[in-house]
Amino acid sequence: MKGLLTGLLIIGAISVIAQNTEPKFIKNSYYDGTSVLVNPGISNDDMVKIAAEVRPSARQVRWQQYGMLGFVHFNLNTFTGREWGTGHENLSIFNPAGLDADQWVATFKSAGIQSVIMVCKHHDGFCLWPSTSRERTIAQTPYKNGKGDIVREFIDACRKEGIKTCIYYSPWDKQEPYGKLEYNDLMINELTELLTRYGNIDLVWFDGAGIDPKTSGVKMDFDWPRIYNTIRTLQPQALISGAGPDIRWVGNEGGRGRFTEWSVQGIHLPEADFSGFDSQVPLMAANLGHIEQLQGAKQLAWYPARGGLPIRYGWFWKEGQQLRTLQYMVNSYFETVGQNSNVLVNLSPDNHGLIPSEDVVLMKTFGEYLSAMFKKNYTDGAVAKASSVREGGYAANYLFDDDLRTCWLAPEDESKGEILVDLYGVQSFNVVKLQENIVDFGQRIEEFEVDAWINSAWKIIGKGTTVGIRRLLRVEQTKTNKLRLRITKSRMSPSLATLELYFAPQIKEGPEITQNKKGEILINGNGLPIYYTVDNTSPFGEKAELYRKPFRLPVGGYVRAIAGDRNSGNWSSESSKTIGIESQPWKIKGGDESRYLADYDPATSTEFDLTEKNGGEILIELNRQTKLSGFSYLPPQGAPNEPGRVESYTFYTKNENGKWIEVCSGDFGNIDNNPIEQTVNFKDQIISHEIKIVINRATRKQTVAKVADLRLF
Ligand code: FUL
Repeated sequence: MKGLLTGLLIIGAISVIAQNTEPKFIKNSYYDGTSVLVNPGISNDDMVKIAAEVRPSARQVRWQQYGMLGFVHFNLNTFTGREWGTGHENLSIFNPAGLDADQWVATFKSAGIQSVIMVCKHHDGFCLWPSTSRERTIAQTPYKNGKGDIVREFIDACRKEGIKTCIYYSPWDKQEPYGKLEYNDLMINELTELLTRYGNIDLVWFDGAGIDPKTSGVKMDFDWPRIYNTIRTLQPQALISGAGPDIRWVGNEGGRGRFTEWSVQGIHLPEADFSGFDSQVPLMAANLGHIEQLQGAKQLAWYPARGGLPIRYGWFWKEGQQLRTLQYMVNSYFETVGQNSNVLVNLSPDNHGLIPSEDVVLMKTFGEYLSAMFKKNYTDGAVAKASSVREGGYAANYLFDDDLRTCWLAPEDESKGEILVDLYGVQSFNVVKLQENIVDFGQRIEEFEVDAWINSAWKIIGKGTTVGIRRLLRVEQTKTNKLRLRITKSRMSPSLATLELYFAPQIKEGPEITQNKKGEILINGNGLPIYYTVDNTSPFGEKAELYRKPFRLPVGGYVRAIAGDRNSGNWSSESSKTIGIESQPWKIKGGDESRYLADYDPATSTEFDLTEKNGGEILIELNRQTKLSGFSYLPPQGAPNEPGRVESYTFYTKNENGKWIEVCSGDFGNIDNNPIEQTVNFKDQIISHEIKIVINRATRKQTVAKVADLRLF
């Protein structure tokens, strides 16, 4: 009997069967939340019923409570300026003499981060620990004369500060024997090293990039059952993210989230097979998890989202790369952590092994911002009453007890509810925080509205959709002593565990620097006087000019600006922008609609048909001999799968004999997932009158390439 039971467990067939409409719970092999079988042809109403039965695993609840985590990208790419390495770099370039993992950890801590994921092996296959399974590891570099182990340095630094440690391991690998079955043995060996040498590992992160042969060019038959078993055996508590069963990618790499974010997802694999890899969840779909979108799935499982926010535009450090602004980071926090997702805030240590000082300042400022916002909860001392309550201890006052599992719950057959809150006196706030008791009741709320009692009447101050583990709804600044929360739509009867109110301080953003179609530079300081420089000196300094009207920089430059008042000393933060050489006088040939190629408008683009002879050529005649130190390419913006992004290019200049001379060539790694502007700096400055850029390849073997904007500088 025992043997039979174990057998049943292995094939994942435990089921609590009842009548047809009752949920049939199923057991997956590597995922241990509560999932439910979807009967073919199920009605939307029945789908609602079973969706309300899905529950997270204990690991997933732990994960969702983290909210914000850290991420650190540092390897050979830090020394080459690439986002994706080649696997052929000379290992002697890796010598971060000043590396200080304590400084990395202190920087994460200053932003309030308690758990960090370290990239131990990226797509290039280089191991930051001395692995016994391959040649290309830290042991072959000059770093500490081949005796270094940066995974250990980092984990030790985390442990000293009580920070949880997680590892990123790229399944895609540009080294031998990737593509052959024996790669599975190598992967098991390396994972075993990582999971047995360094104590407790909280999470294993499998990057999805390159697993698809369209990106990597190589088909690999991963032995996922063996891989997942290794993790579940060596570190049973560890979460598996990405190509794994516990956490899914939110669908972009720009720190954005969905306004409506469901943790209950439709899995298109049969009962036991959901392991996270090839779950066929359309990760980038806008309506992911909506009832109609769940139709056709074989089972419903708890599969929560995580976003990623590189605080520089790329993941790895690059000379001169711009930082995100504080406002961007705060918006990202609200869109992810505040919308039922987590976010990974990425730091990129530089080629000395240190987090650059401006990044340190930004993280500290971000941390201070969040602490200021969460310092005071304005529902302290409040009392609440619900329109109706399920029997059994679900009173509305549990919203204020800081416990996810004690909650208000609507009666069995009610999918709406109203909660009246008497605040402790008049309070002023602009953020409403809600949480559902996902542990016991899953995710149910679909729509809600918040009203405030103002001038003897109820006024709607905010509307939201999903809640899940967390909703941080920004509302106008409101002063009131009474609040009403109306849940207007829910998948079965809603639960609510938390209602808190906060005040998010206004951020004094730096002025906005833009370029119009004429190439003129405009600076907007929201009505305040603006001071700016164009030579990379500080806009607070003596040389800064007062901005009066749009201006031109025919040969380009670097604009830095602040807004505020010299007398009061009350300043905004600083903004900056690299300005390319003015494109107005250029003669551009190549592609369809070449007038869009350098029109300063990211929304329009020039298209190139790569199947045609010379179809990928861009020819630009400048109006005179010009000094050039690099160029930048802005790919079409939008979703990660947007077609037409350039993957590989060659840049030429015409010499005095009319011959094309190659200046440089290269590729843009990770441009599909993270379509940021790609900047290429030439090794040496050139002087040129005519240039040619050849688009060698678009991503995923597409035949069309697009250029939203091109800049020379
Ligand atoms: C992506 C990778 O390809 C990037 O290089 C980066 O590591 C990011 C976090 O995940 O899929």
